[in-house]
Amino acid sequence: MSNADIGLIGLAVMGQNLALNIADHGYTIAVYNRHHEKTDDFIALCRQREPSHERVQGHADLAGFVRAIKRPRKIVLLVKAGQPTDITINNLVPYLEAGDIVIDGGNAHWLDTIRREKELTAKGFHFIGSGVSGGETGARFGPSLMPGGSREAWASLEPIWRDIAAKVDADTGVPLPGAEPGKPVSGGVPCTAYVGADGSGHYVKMVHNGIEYIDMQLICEAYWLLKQLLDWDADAIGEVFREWNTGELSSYLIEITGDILGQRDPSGQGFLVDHVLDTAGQKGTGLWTASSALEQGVPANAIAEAVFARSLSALKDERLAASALLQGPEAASGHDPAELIPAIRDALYCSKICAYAQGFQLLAEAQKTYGWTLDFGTLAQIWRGGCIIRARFLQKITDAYQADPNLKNLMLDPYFRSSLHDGQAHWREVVALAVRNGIPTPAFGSALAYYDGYRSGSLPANLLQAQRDYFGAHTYERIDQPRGKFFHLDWPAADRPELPQ
Ligand code: NBP
Repeated sequence: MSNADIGLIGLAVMGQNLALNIADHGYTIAVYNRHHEKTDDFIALCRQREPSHERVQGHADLAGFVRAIKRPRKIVLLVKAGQPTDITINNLVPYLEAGDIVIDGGNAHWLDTIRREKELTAKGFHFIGSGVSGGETGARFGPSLMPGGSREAWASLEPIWRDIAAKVDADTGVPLPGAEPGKPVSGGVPCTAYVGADGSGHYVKMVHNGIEYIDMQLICEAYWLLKQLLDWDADAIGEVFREWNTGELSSYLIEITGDILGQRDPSGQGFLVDHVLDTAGQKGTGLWTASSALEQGVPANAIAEAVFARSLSALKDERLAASALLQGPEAASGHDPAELIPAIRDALYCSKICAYAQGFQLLAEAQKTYGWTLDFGTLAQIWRGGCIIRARFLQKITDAYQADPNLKNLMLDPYFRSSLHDGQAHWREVVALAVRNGIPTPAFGSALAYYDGYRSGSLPANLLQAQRDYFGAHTYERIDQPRGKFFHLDWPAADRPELPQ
């Protein structure tokens, strides 16, 4: 009998939690996993402890799973991104019927999503690529959901996606707390909205992850400066973050940083963070964001720096060896906390504005490249809850794009402009202090270079273009001639350097 409202394939961390979230909202859900032992274990666990367990149906075979879902079927995939997703779709297709909707909730590359949408549409099915943010807890109690695909398919999925998404207060934009197993949050504004066609949802999720990389890196640089320049213990620095979390910087990442820094080590000696090895991993969405920025010529240098910072951190053995060979200034502690802390706070806030400006510039370019129509104010709105980058600050971004939907760059919005003007003296001091003390702050520094570059009516690219014309006849435009009119100088041969033989 077909009585399931929706189906889900892939019962690892994300799939299990999203299935329970869906069941908690009153939907009957059929679930399937490649290795059916995982399905059996999950169903057994649900029976033991999940209030909504009667609405979760486990299936050992794919045909039975598909038959159990009401038509037009909605089938969510939460399997490993890449080839496993293609394999899963190929196995599923023979059982689908016209109008069925496949929803990929994995972290797919947007070009794969564009391809899959085309292939499934040609076969008479629908395909939605939906970003799902917020990790395990988000999936269980309310993620931020970023769906891309046909509007027709979205209309069918929308009620479920709105029900299971994180909710924020309609007036303040602050996430509504308090969901428990079997007791979802009621009311509030859901953190989901139609993003656009084909791969747009996954692209937006990827840029969200790229912003997450830089947000985290900026916080790490602030922590490192406080540690090096004040020589305080982790909990004292945690107190600074707890204080920052009451103001403009208020966000999930600042909040958890305060918690992390206050956590004592289970060994009983000092704080946990001081025992964690300083090498950071990555799964690839930051790299995709940076490489998409490079491909499209968008100057998202701070986002790219955040990816490189992780790569540099991974060179632990090389860094240890180099630390005995390469000299630099020793960081001097003993700075006045009353001056240093507000300065670092401003440097963090200004850099964060630049990082988001870069993320939104990337989205603006991508929509031209891929033919999407993105609503930036809405995107900031659906990131206010359920995802790692949720922050009070996002409401300001929504306000900025609502005031001017054609805003060229977030930094030009009056609120952000005045924040940058107010904070820049401190920001410059902090970057200079870091340089003088030999403390690496690539994200603070690159964000500041972006700000200074973007506000420069003139840059030394005049010389660069002349160099290109000199050695490669690449031509140049002149400031005293209309744009688009190109010149080439037959540079005096006598002045040319000898070419290597
Ligand atoms: P994983 O990314 O670890 O994937 C495990 C699932 O993929 C299992 O159900 C596994 O089945 C299935 N699978 C694999 Br692996 N190869 C398969 C194949 N060839 N055919 C069919 N199924 C296959 O799980 P996850 O961490 O829950 O993430 C699920 C998706 O959500 C991923 O795309 C991930 O990038 C994305 N995501 C994850 C997070 C997070 O915080 N973890 C956050 C946001 C998005 P098996 O049990 O039979 O091996």
